[in-house]
Amino acid sequence: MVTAPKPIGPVPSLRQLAWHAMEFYGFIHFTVNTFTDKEWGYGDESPAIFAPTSLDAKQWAQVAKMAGMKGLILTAKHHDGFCLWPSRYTDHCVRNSPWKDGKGDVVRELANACEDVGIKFGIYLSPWDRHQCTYGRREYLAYYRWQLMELLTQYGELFEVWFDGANGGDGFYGGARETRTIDKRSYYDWENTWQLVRDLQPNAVMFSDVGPDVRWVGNEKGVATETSWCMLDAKGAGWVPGDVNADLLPVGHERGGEWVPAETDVSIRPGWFYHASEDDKVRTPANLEEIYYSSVGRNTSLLLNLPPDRRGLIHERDVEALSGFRSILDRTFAKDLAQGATIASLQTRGGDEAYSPRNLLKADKSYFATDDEVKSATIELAFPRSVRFDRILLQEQIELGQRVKAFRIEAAIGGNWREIARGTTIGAKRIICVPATDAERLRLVVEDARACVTLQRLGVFASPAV
Ligand code: FUL
Repeated sequence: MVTAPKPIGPVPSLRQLAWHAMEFYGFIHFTVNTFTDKEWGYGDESPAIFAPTSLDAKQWAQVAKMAGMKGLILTAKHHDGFCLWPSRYTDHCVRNSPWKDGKGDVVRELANACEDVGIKFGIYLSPWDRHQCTYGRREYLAYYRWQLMELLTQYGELFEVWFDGANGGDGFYGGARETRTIDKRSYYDWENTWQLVRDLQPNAVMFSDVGPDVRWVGNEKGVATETSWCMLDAKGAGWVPGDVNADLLPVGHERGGEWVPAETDVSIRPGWFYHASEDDKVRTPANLEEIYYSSVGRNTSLLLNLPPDRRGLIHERDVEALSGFRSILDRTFAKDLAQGATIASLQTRGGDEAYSPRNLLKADKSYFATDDEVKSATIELAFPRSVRFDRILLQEQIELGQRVKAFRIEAAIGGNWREIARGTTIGAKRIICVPATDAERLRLVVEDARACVTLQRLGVFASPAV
């Protein structure tokens, strides 16, 4: 009887596994800024300016679903402090806006719309609040937590709670109009805020620069690093939310004691909020495709921002770009060329069928594994006839921890083996883009791993360009 490999290092929690499976979801940045044409509101905006003419949260959810997103995260409150729901704890909210005569609730509308179309819902609640007079003092923490509790209890199940790292600076602060700085290491007492989320939404993952569940990718350009570990040692590095080394953060820590995978957040336009002047700067389908490969293809999730306009709709140009992007991905992944191939490896664990490389071609939970002392593996695919491809998909069995440190891919072209790609980490998902290649055989060579090799999937695809 061949025993299963033991997990190594930290492994994902169930809520993180569900999050890994989502892969791609959206951000909705919408507030008074949409009407003032700003990115950061000062905090003195009148609720009277929040007046979308035909807000339709169902359209946002439908567009997201069409694009292939599995959820949406809404800025319930951005740095300006205006609340998109009628909060009991402030008048600075939709209750005092002309929209729906003050009887509307954007959070509720989007929560319902997501449920209707069958995607998940999450919230962003800015810790920095440039409106609130108590910001910077201890009392503000209570205000922040009461608001968080409203959001955690009134809108059904949340898949993610997003804690922004931008903190402190000048603002309205109830009329004080001054600069307030906070100590990022102590002011927010994050441990106790995070506990509220654990207690009230046990299935939600929490994002901040350093987790606890999901970390930042270190930039807002849509690009993860080639080497990307799910593990992190934030304490050892001295990092806290709002204070990290953004160059090192995306790489993670090979020996980190916690599972805190990265999320790549990026906007479909230059800004996070809608500006009519950016209508001709919407990312193209080809650019969105690149972002998909440099985020999802590098062991991170993709959080793509779609900013509704002053009507309260996602603009036609953005919808068009998303549909072009979706069609490229659908055409790419419709057919896995590895499915028709035979697959073999000399390193199958215990020579046992249960850990056969054939598992790499199945969509189920089965996986390929090597013997405990074997930290490398060669897996060879033989196609019935030469195939043309330009995308190779790899997945590790992350339930057992992230292991692979170095790999290469070789293709047999006219009987001659040639190295076509080389990489470091794999993780939950790695997609390698190569120039169009015709080959009759393909090899994945895992050169080094932290422990025996455990892989979930190997797929071979051709993009429409091919
Ligand atoms: C940043 C914020 O300052 C931006 O306005 C935006 O919300 C982005 C997602 O996070 O820290």
